[in-house]
Amino acid sequence: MFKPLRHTGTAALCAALLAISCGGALAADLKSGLKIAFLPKQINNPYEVIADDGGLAAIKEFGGMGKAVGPSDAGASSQVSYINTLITQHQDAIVIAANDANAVVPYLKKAMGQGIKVVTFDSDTAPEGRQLFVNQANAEGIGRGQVQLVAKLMGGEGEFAILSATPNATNQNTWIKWMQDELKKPEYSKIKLVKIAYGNDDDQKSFVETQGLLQAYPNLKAIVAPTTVGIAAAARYISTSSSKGKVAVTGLGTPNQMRAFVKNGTVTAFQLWDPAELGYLAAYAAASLASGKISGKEGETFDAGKLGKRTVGAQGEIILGPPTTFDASNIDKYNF
Ligand code: RAM
Repeated sequence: MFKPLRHTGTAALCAALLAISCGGALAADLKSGLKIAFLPKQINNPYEVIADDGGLAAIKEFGGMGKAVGPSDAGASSQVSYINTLITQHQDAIVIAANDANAVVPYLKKAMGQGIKVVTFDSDTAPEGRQLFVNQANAEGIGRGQVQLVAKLMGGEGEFAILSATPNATNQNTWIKWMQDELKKPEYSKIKLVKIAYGNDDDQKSFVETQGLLQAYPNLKAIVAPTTVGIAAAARYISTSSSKGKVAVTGLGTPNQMRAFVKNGTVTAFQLWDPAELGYLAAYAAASLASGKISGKEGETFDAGKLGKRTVGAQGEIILGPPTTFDASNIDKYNF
């Protein structure tokens, strides 16, 4: 089977010299030569590429051997064969953005049973599937923040739809749950969520779903896509349609993918965090586990290189930080 692969440079020599040349005291605390594999939702999703590259940069920093492998689609079971291969390769840690909360759990349990450390990042599994979850931001904050933003863009009233990723994506589903909770507040009584559509983090499907939403709901005032693939596809569709300027597009996107749509007036504001920092933090968390520095218990702390000291929260969750809102005033300050 064809398995796309991205590698860091070999860092063995660096590992041997790490206290002198590769980052000093912190790196010296971690085992050298750790084999750490990133397994994103999809290998070619631009968001996941940035996150994986952040992880690979961290692995290089502490003298490990990193790689990123993964499927080209975000289907529930698409990662299973990759996990099995990583087990036979005796990786020290697997860092996975899970496409389904449960489908991968038996395989990740098998990995952990063989001493491989498992860290989820971006999209979690059920807690028994991993030792740590590195979350981009507080899920409740992301969900409520998305509603607060769209309500502002809609002028406090009207119909909106959500264009999500896959129906089984743990991260999007958790954010949507918090969005629905936020919508119960009296200040949103004039706002109606009319539909949750799924573009499966596939550009073409997301594009067609956008078209379908506009046709089915002629009074639609906004589309919220809490996925970088979905928001870019929705903005592209709307930018050349008669809905431009009438239907707001917002959600979670990368500044580089959204810049043109902000500049041409299709998009006013959207949110995200730095995916590279997410990958970087996940790599340090995985290496800290694999070095025996932490075990995943609440309250444990570890050093995360340039991100400083981090703490393991309840249920093994580690949070990167709050999202940023991007608009015409600040988008050019960001390059990812
Ligand atoms: C897409 C993926 C990813 C999510 C971002 C915001 O790239 O669904 O999991 O975190 O959007």
